[in-house]
Amino acid sequence: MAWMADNVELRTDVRALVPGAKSVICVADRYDGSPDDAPANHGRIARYARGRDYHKVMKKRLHAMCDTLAEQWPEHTFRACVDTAPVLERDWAQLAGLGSVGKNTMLIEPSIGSWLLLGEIITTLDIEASTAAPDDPCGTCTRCIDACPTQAISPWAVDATRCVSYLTIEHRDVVAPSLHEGMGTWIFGCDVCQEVCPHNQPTSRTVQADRESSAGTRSASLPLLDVLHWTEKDRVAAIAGTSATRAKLDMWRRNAAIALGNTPQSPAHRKALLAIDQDSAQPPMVDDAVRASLHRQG
Ligand code: B12
Ligand code: SF4
Ligand code: SF4
Repeated sequence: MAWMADNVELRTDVRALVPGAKSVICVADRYDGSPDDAPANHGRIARYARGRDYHKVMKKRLHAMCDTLAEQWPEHTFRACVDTAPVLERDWAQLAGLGSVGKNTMLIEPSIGSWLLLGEIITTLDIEASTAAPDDPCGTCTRCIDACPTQAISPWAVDATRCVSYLTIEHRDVVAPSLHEGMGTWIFGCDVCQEVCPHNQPTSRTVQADRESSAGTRSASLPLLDVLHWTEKDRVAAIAGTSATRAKLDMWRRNAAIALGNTPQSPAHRKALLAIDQDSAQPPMVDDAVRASLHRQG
């Protein structure tokens, strides 16, 4: 994530992004946070990435909103962002009163929790500000810190280099073997620090919202042996149209190999891992993960 170090001035002042910006309109879209687990021998996909790509779903709606606003205020600029611009989205959302940042660094809306994706419209229009949400939705709770499988969370900060979300989605290299066990069967993202959060326990309001999630659900999990043997064509067929396309083929195969090392041993798994181990043409990140999984399984 070297790009995080770029554009610091844009990240800290939206006026560098949209000259003359006076206001930020913040939106949050809730996705399905229903409790679930993967079937045996499957790898899990984080909930936010299971449906249609939220960048597209939310951007389309925000662009429509920008067009409507521009009709009324043609002299003003309206720029839509969803996760793509260098903007501190959670800070803005908290300042806009949408919710408060918890110890796991997620923005939590007090009555519906943190299964939310954030977006903004940055504008030169001067809009009266809403009241910022209060700090600290957590009190003495430490559930997310205790449950994080790689000990990535210290209050209000996530060490991305340990976070399973980073390791499975962003890290394009060999994963340090000391982190493999903590990755469990997650093959794209991780939801543990949200699953355990008291703000995310199902209520009648959230169960209703789950049914109405705008992006829908495609794959919540995938068979690990299939992913281990994927070609580029298989990858596209399985996840096209979702934000899970961010991880490249070798990363998916690496993640599946690591997850196989964390599932109960079976002759089929062992055979598949050994076959890859003996194939000298495998990319290092896959080869390394396969060897570590065979080692972990004795
Ligand atoms: C880089 C990034 C990551 C990285 C690093 C995460 C991180 N903690 O920084 C990785 C790959 C690990 C990641 C993982 C995930 N991400 Co992400 N990610 C981003 C991205 C692109 C930038 C975040 C950023 O700027 N981080 C840098 C630090 C400085 O910012 P920050 O963590 O937001 O820190 C602020 C607060 O923590 C607060 N703060 C810090 N200390 C304190 C102390 C107190 C007392 C208080 C009150 C506040 C506070 O101030 C900080 C500075 O503004 C944003 C999109 C965006 N443009 O904002 C999405 C975003 C944060 N991610 C999102 C999601 C959904 C996830 C995952 C849940 C995906 C998944 N299921 O696998 C995980 C969650 C992991 C976690 N617990 O954070 C959503 C979060 C929605 C929400 N409800 O909050 C965002 C906003 C994308 C979006 N448009 O919806 N992500
Ligand atoms: S997403 Fe997973 S690994 Fe990352 S901080 Fe949350 S629980 Fe820890
Ligand atoms: S699990 Fe507890 S400490 Fe973590 S974000 Fe939720 S309320 Fe805060």
